[in-house]
Amino acid sequence: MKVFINKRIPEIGIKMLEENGLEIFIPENDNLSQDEWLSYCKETDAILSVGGEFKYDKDFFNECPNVKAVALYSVGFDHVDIKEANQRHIPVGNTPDVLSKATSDVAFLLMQSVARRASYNFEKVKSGNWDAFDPLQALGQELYGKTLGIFGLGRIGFEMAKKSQKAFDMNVIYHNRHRNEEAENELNAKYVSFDELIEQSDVLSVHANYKPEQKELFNASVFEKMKPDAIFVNTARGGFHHQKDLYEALTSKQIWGAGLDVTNPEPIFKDDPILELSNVCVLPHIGSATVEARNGMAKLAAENIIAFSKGEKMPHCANPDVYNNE
Ligand code: 8YV
Repeated sequence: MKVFINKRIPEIGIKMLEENGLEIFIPENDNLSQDEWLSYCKETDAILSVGGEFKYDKDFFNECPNVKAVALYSVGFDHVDIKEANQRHIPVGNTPDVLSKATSDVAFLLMQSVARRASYNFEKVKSGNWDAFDPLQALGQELYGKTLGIFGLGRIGFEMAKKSQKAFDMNVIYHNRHRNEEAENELNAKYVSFDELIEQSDVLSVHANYKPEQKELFNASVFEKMKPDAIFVNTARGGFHHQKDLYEALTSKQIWGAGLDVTNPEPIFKDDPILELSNVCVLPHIGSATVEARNGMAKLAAENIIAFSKGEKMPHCANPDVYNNE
């Protein structure tokens, strides 16, 4: 069975695929254009798909009828039209759990970096502007006992809430489609409405799976209801926030600061004015970028491909319904 991998992944995953006798193709120059990527997809049975820039939609599946399985090298699957995949009986694998700690670490890092204006102050030092001591300058805020609001309390949100509670004794409130009983029992997390979430959070951290109907949910009408001291953190998908509205909210002091590991658009434009603000920290989507998490993702993605090649169910499947009508 032919497996196309559009970008090299950690060796542990490659080895697993090879040991199972799979024929792997990884292009030498892996900075593929859309056309190059599509031409490789047309020739393969299964794809181990790295990154979110290529979309698996109706057009894709029409153009690549040979593709029978897609194993994503990500937990997020917003770049796949799951309904289309289901209709064509194509399983879509993903990589849950193994990156929850790493990604929540980045949310935690951003929350603190913004609260203490760490990246802005580092830039000042680097540019030779270490100011004389001033009791009224460079003041951040403390997080002890404050309210952390989680939008989308799943695996990653749970880890963020746990850390924040242990480190800063934060109260946890959350808004989800479904109640998270584990978080309610273990972290005393309180379920609130969306409006309560945005009105009560001192730190509002986004961790939900992204769906197109949630496009720019966090926009001017939300930012204006948030507390003036609130910090907005997004490590989920840039599409969740309206970046210009966020900029306006930050400059007009409707909110206090923002920490972003994902931007809208992504990558962020070099001249985006949000990058100039002292109350912002932007990272280039590095949530899962640890050796441990990336190895874990490689292992899970390989397990999915191997199971598929043996005619078994993918063990980490984003669309388990695909197996219902067999
Ligand atoms: C990756 C991610 O950086 O897993 C996800 O959903 O956003 C990140 O882990 C990226 O998608 C790599 O494929």
